[in-house]
Amino acid sequence: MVPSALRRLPARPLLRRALSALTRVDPAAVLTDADVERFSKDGAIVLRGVFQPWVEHLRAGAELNLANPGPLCDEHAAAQGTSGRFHDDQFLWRRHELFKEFVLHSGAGALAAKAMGSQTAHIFYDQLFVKEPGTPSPTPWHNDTSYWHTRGSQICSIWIALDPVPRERGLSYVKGSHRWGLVHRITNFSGGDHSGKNTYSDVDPAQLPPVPDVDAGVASGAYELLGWDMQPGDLLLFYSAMMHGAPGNPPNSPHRRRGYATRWCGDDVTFDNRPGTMHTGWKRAGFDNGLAAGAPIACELHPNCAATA
Ligand SMILES: O=C(O)CCC(=O)C(=O)O
Repeated sequence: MVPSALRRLPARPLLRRALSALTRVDPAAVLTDADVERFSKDGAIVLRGVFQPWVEHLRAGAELNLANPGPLCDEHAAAQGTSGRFHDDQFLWRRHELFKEFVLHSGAGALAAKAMGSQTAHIFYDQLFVKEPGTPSPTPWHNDTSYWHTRGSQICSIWIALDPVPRERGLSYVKGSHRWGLVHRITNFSGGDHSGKNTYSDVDPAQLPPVPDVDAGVASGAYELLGWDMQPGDLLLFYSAMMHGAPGNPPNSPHRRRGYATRWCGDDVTFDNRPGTMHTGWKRAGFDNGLAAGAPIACELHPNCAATA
């Protein structure tokens, strides 16, 4: 049976026209100087309703991807042998016209650039997370910097809620952790050091510090958590160095938990060719940036979207 969201998805030329009619987000209208200051100080903020007009389209795209995942897709609950579904896929914008429109023309890049004080916002990749009700799999505490083959401070994500997400089921952040300068030992969200597609085993984990015990830090008062109730179209803006995690989606949840994230690199970001990052799996799946170690991140795989009309 065709999901109703797909039945609502227009054919390709119509889709283009429908999407280009959506207003491009104007950062000056949705991000105040006070927001930028708080983003710099705390490392994560919420903005309300910014991509509300996109929600139905992004939901339809999510259904397409759930039915036809890409080469880097992980199904974490299945890999862990636990119930429910925790779908995690990357580079949707390279395979689906809808997500390409969003990345290139929604204004998300311009928003990220303004937030980071950067002239440019290069799309690093996009990612879909779906936790169906009855999925106990948590999103483990981590920072994204540890997974990514990037160096620099102007690296952030925009995570858009496609369903209502109460704070207790959403992402939480350790306030100010973007200033820790931490590159930690990493695991695939399925639990091991690789998933077959996303491999991190090309580095000796003993060389890296473990993820700090966030729950103990919160209990002792050393860490303060940030988190928000979200409605569809609200977004989380956070630096890649922010320590974050989320619980599962329990069986009694009235909502799915679909989130669409875009990852953005600013002016100071270069390619860090160190082992143990996502670069290994990406290359294998055909997402090689072709850059020399230390080169600016600008390339065909990571175009600048800060000013795309
Ligand atoms: O949505 C999730 O559970 C994971 C999100 C996440 O870790 C991220 O966007 O960096």
